[in-house]
Amino acid sequence: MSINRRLFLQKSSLSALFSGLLVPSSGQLSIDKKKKNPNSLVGGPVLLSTWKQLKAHAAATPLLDSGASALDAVEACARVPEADPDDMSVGYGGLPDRDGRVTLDACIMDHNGNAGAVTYLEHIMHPVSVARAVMEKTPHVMLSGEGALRFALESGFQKENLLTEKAEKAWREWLKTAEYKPKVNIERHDTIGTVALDKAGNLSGACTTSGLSYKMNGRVGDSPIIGAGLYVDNEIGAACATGLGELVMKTLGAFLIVELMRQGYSPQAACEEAAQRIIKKQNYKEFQVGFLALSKKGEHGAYSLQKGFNYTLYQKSKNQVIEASSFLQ
Ligand code: SD4
Repeated sequence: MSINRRLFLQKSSLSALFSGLLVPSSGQLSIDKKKKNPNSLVGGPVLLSTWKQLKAHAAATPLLDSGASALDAVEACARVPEADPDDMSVGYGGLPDRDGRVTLDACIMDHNGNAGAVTYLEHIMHPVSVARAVMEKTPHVMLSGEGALRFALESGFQKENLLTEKAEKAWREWLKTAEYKPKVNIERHDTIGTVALDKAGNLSGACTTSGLSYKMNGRVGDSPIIGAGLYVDNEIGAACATGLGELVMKTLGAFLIVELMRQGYSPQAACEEAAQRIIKKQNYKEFQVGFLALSKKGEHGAYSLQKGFNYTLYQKSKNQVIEASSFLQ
């Protein structure tokens, strides 16, 4: 075993996560399938995004109002935090992995069930747009690492240095202890998952992130995984996730939420049930996961494992941050 790996296992609280600790069944709730989110309304257009994304919504919601597709809206929305050097969990300015490399994950899905994704993409500021190009211009769904970068450059994207001075300074500070311990709501939670319902009644979604800060080199999270960080089924609804990707990937959270909605769960109940799936098998107490769901009718749901999850909703011509998302513990 290499020294780095040994160090990681010694220092990481993730080793507890992977040890399969069970949560007592008393922690599980039975859910009213019709449960409503108090902020949920009916009717589009709607844009729904993880965390405080008023700037991103300001760029994207005029598109929805002018009749643009949900696909164009979610891409425009995701591009805002990607280009923002102060958003340290997405794109430019994102915190690097433990080797000092900014590696990005993103995906996008449209109302026809088409999907595109990139993982471990370096040097490109807008992975969501590369994901869209993968969807529209290649026979594949996902490109990774070197191949994703080569495709991006061939498609006309610029190669850039994404490690800002601020992010590099934070990484160098982290190196002093090199202790890897994801913290609830402190894990630079501005990763954006965004889902939209357009004027034509179509749904799309996107998700983009620099992943967990100081992750192992090569680590890929839930955000670019279709069905985990994002899922869209234009007949039913759309869902996205944020938080500790390892928990979301093992339960395929976004796909699960959409399938529960297909079975008659409200968006709110579906998010709560997806959280229950996580706590059944995983040690969740120290970690955050937040889910958002949007139905074909424009109703939404939101739920997280821990206090502190918030989200941004555009509906009835109004953008607002909803602070008081309900949570499990
Ligand atoms: C990941 N889900 O890479 C992402 C991180 C995230 O807010 O959402 N942070 O696991």
